[in-house]
Amino acid sequence: MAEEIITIERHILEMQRGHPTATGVFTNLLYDIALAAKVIARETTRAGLVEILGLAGKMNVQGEAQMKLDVFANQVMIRMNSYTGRLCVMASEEEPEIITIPEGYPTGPYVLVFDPLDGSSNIDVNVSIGTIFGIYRRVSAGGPGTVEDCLQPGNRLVAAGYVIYGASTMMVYSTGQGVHGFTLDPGVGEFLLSHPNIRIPERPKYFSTNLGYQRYWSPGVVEYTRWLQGMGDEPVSSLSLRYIGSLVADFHRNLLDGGVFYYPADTRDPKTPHGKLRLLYEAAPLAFIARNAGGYASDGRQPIEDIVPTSLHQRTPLFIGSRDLVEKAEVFIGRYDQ
Ligand code: P6P
Repeated sequence: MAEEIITIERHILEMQRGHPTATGVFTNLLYDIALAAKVIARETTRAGLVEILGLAGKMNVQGEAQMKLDVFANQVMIRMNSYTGRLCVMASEEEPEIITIPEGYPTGPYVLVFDPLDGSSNIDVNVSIGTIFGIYRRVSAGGPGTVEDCLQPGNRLVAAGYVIYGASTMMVYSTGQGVHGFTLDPGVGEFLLSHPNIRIPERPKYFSTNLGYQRYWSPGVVEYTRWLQGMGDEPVSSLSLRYIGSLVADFHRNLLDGGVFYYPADTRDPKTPHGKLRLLYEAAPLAFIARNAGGYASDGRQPIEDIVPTSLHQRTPLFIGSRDLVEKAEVFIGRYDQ
């Protein structure tokens, strides 16, 4: 019996049927993001061919040299979502301030936060990169959205997802009713359901972290890392180390195969005492996905989804993946760190 062919559009529509009061705005917003992903996927695939590589000569708000592809991805996400009347405000890793809806265009009930192309430093070496997004309902009364609409904790997300541009392009999303993966068929330009109801496997296979920075970690994280390698007093089942240095790729592997990814706080750079990754548009959306797949995400002491952001680009330590491995990180940090 041939597998049923389900496009992401049909899947989103069927998910909406679970919400009789749905007006279709939310459904159409997810469609728009899937379309933006197809446009970005086309460019990332051609990146090496159309000389789009190389620095755009601009610096982004993070003070990092911007690759042209992340400028392009940022523009696609903004242009795809500015005129539809579904959003009241957006926030992007590439923009210092909130992105308001242009004058003369309607505002809607939702808020979109995103990292348009995470891991863009990996483009030149053909390592998988990704787009991460989260969707909130607005909290402000009406009119143009505000920064408060963006500064919501992950436990207020109504949907989240990511796109991984790799050997194949996949889009993974959740609206709180399971986590579902779609693979892009570039021939027809459709995301087809390939991974229904993703659940993180009970038995983990990997741990993912940059051991090159171990000397900058707290004692609790160092002991946790020893435990993961079976060198502690209570050895864990043997795990392999896999780390590609691209958050979406590292997260995706642990989601499908079981494992833990962590980017802890480190003392290397006084500017980033809380680690490198961003709370609003990296850690929180992936935490939503992990929890809906049976996993968990923590900053080492509390659930990522409980942290209320105080600024758009604030960073957080991140431990994410198989629940028992992440909870163990909290145990070691609680035991060894003040
Ligand atoms: P490091 C990519 O630059 C990124 O923002 C994430 O995608 C990735 O997880 C992390 O940084 C890798 O950082 O310090 O290990 O190179």
